[in-house]
Amino acid sequence: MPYDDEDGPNGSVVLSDSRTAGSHAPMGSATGGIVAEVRGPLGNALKGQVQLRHDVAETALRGLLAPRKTLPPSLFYDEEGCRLFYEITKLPEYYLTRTEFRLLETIAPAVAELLPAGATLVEYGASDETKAEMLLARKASARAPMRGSFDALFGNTRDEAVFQTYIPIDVAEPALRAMRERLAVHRPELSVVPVTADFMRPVELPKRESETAIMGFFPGSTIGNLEPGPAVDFLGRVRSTLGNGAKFLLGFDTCRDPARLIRAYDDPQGVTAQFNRNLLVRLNREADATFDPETFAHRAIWNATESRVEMHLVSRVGRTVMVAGRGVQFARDESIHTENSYKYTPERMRTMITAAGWTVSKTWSDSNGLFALWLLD
Ligand code: AVI
Repeated sequence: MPYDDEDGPNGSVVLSDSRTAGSHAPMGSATGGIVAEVRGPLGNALKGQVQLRHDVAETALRGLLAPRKTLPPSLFYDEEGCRLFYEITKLPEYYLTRTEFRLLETIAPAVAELLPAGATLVEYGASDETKAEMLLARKASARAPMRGSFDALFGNTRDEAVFQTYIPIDVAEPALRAMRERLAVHRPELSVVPVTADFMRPVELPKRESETAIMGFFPGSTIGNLEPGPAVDFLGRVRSTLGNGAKFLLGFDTCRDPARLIRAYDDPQGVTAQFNRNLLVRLNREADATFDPETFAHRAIWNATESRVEMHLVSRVGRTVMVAGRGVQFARDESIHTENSYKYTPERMRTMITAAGWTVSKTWSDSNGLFALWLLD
């Protein structure tokens, strides 16, 4: 079946909804040489330009002077990188965003059923509210288990939103501010309390007056851009931040079909190639580098052993490139490893989740087994 025909706009998403996950199958910390961090379009503008240039140059040199050259994916997300990533999410070949979106649309009522009115939603890496909207729009059901409440006892149905508070966490303060302004218009009853923070470090949540429940949300398969060890650490940190009794809705990519993956990460339009090369454009601008981006080939590789798509920039010629006053030697065909995007089997994801102290409570996936949304307790 062609990739762009399935799950068509009006097509149904056949869900596999199971309590036993095994039954089916967009930071700043080092993740094994690859740094995973999603920065919004304007987030870096918060830092002083001098500090910013220094950070970028230092980070880039650390990776480029290593025996196997790497650049952290955090560097993708300057303003142009964010724009290109947005273009990627609209490509027919990039199945992740639309598959997750449809899945989320379908499962949102079931998720809402499990929460009482007056809950808090905490989104990690929230550069916009599009996905959270699916959850924020839900009204509370009387069946939601709010212990001891009058409604739970007497079964009243209320016209109250499930979530009374939304805490989007991102490094991009302007994006968070814009989101709060939009939501103030569309959802005036919702309390929006953005937190500007790098979620790869411990995050302190703002004090809340009262809340009936709390749920974390990490969509987009951003977890796939973390190395497995740091991903477990991240899940553990989220658990301690949200506290006992919290829920966590996690979205991750489960596709392991090499042909489909390569199309998604090396699209014929060349948008992903441009996204990848934009790293070098950024280094020329912000780290006084002398890259000729067009002479670096974009490569997407399926690494079956590690179960990840790797992105590389391969130098077509031998040369020396200057970066922040240092010479960086490239042999012909030498690569800079720019991103890992892990694709998880349910078994491996369950192991990671369990290691982080969570329990898998509900699992959903699309009919083609491309993407999963799991609810953790
Ligand atoms: C943000 N992240 C989940 C994307 C991914 O699929 O790993 C980034 C991306 N890289 C290339 N295309 C999209």
